[in-house]
Amino acid sequence: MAPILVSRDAGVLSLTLNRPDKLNAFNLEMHKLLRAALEEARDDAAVRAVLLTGSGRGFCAGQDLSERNVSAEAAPIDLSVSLGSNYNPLVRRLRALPKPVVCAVNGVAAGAGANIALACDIVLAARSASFVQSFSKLGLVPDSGGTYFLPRLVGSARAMGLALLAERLSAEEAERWGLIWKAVDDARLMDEASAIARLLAAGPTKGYGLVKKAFQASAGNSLDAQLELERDLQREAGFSEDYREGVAAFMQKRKPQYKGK
Ligand code: LHQ
Repeated sequence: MAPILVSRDAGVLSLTLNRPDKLNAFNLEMHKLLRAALEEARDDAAVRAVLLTGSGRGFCAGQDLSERNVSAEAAPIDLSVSLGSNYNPLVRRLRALPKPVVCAVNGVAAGAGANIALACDIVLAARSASFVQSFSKLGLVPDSGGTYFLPRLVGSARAMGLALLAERLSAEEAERWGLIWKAVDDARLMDEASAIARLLAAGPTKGYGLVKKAFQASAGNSLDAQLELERDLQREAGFSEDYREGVAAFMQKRKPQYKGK
């Protein structure tokens, strides 16, 4: 069974984490295939949005804990190798992709699985799904961007509670806290997530990529620096074909036909 399922429809590249017996926990093969799929998404102009989800009852349980021997007798393992070669590049790839990434969290998202969801641009979750920063149960630190995303999304008090207590946060609470975009009925999750991904795939892709850039830079910028960046990004957006099309469509009172250029 392929650990990542890839399909395409209407400009959307759908990626499904597919190790359902292990709640789609990451092993090396899954990292490798996801990397290849995201490179395809980056390089192929026909792909204008990505939809990430999981198969079965979980979204992703983080690292596959059975992949390495951590017994008392075994030699200690340097976890920085796995982060440096797999998880960190994955988070960077999702963030740097100049196209929107929609995440449909279909079930529990734990450890790195939760934070990979948070690295996506629009996160929807099924009402029965949950988020858990399970790292501290193993004596570990939230990784895959957890210590970056969590305090920025929900504030340090809630971020610290989630990290230290490792309690499950329901999808509805995650929405109330501002951790995700929306919690939706389980039966509606894939329809709603696909509709958003398709809408984005038919949109001004170049502009969306610049929006991602602007928001990502904002976390570390002063207002002055951000205003300068907005000026530069708007300059770039204003040179796009889609901007011309957007204005023309508005003036002519018709639906814009964006090409993503
Ligand atoms: C699993 C896993 C799993 C293997 C469920 N591995 N089998 C990065 C770099 C390097 C190293 C270290 O870490 C990291 C980042 C990380 O992600 S660290 C955090 C790793 N993840 C976890 O600690 C989560 C472990 N899983 C759980 O706590 C629970 O399974 C959750 C809360 C996700 C779901 O609980 P339940 O709904 O009660 O399901 P379950 O526990 O019964 O799991 C179902 C099956 O999936 C079960 O297998 P079995 O054969 O008994 O049916 C689990 O063993 C397997 N599974 N997570 N991470």
